Amino acid sequence: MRVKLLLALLPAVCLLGPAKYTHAQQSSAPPPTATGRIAGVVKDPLGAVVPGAKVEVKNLASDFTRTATTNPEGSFAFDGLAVGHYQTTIVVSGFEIVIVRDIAVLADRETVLDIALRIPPLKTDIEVNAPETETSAAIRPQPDEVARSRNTAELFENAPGVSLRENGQLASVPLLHGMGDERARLVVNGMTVSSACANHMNPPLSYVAPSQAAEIVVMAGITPVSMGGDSIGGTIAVESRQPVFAKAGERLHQETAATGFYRSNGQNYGGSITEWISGRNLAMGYVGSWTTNSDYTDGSGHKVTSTYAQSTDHAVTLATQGARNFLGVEGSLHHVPYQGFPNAQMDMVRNVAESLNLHFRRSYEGGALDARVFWQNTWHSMNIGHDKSTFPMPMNMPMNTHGRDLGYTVKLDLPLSALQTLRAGNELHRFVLDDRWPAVAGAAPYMGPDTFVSIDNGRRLRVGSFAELASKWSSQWTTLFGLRNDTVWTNAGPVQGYSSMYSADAAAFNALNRAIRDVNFDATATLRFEPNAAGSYELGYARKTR
Ligand SMILES: [Cu+2]
Repeated sequence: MRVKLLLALLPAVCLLGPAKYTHAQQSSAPPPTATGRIAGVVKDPLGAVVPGAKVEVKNLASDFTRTATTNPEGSFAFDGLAVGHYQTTIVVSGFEIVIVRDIAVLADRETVLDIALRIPPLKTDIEVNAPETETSAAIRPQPDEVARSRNTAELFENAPGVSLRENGQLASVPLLHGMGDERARLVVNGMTVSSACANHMNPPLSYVAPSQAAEIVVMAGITPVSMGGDSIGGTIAVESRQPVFAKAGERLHQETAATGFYRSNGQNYGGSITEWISGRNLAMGYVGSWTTNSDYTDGSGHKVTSTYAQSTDHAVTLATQGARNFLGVEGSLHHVPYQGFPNAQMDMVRNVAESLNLHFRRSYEGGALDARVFWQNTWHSMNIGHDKSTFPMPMNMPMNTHGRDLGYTVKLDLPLSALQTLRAGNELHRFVLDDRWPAVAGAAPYMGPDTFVSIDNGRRLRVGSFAELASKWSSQWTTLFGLRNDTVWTNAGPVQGYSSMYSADAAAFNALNRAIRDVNFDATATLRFEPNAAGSYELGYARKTR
């Protein structure tokens, strides 16, 4: 399938207007001891008053300061301020700091400040090992968001261009401008991960626990070729927390974090543990999480069947660093013993995914070499869950799949000048999938006596290469040009039906030439304008292929 995306104009972030302030009318020259008052109300972006906000006033001439906290009505007042010019600072956790400069305080007058708090812009300072991109800001989920989210996709469902298709509790499928599943490329810690569910009920993102997602970059529009390829919807890149090393002067760094939650509806509870023990050059980390829930109850008090789920995740990281080098290996294990699907006559009865990811990075003046080798193995079983109405369907319909991802990536960042960076890379990804449905006793010839071989040794090998030129012309204007090639080889073994009644269909498929090669080319050209911290605009052209 080939699709061209033309002229995607993406206003990225738009914030509310600045804090407004008004002050009273002029008065005649004040006597030497004259005083006035500053008072006001602090409101959040929705207009609700904010109690407990820290407010400080500072006299610009004398640096004399006073502080106060807003009352339950969100208001504050400073009486008896010497006449003059003041600066007011309002600090509320979770919002941008508001500074109102040069407020005139006049004798026997009240200066009124109406403070509208703003949500801080999405952070754009990409960390050293995180995916690098000119087009998107990173989302860093907070612990309360992690505890609230049933699955990792919910952590970024409010990002521009994203919507979720709800499946099982752990398996929301992210759609980028309506394109999901294999149209949206998923990169987890630099690994390309495929769905091992032949029915595509479970997105590969469901193998990543919310507690392991430290940073998420969603590219729903023009994806740079260095982050794209093999997808027409865009790319979702999830990074777990970077290894923590002891700082200078610290002999041993140790940190422990634990979270837990309970939600009465559906008896949903779970938690996570994070542990790091590190020296200056060696770091060991562990993240584990567990969550379970039974069926939830809707607003009318009815139980919604097949909404139960349980999940366990472990990830272990071992890393070492030198002055310019970093080498890390992460192993993870994801286990779902059961997960109901309220929207399908099929449930997940087991999913075990294990992965290994080796990462090397070497940085030099302004540039870096980044290389990874990765492997993931997923055993996935579906069947009709115990609470499904089975008439006239059979009681049992096992479907077992086995998926394997194997690949490498090599990326080079080469600064050409103070303004321009050239990125080049090469990657390989191999995915193998088997899908077999065991015979059901007594159900021949429809579902027996043989095993239904739906996919036998289905394999897909992709080798991709790209080059990309990023130019920062000023603090406001950036251009990005990229080209990439992906060559894809696909093949599969012969299929087989449950019985001879499927023989004609199987024979027709088996007679086809199943070895196929595709040579695909992608291109992007993007112009980005960031007039201020509150907004950014992109105009671009992309040719994408899947
Ligand atoms: Cu499945």
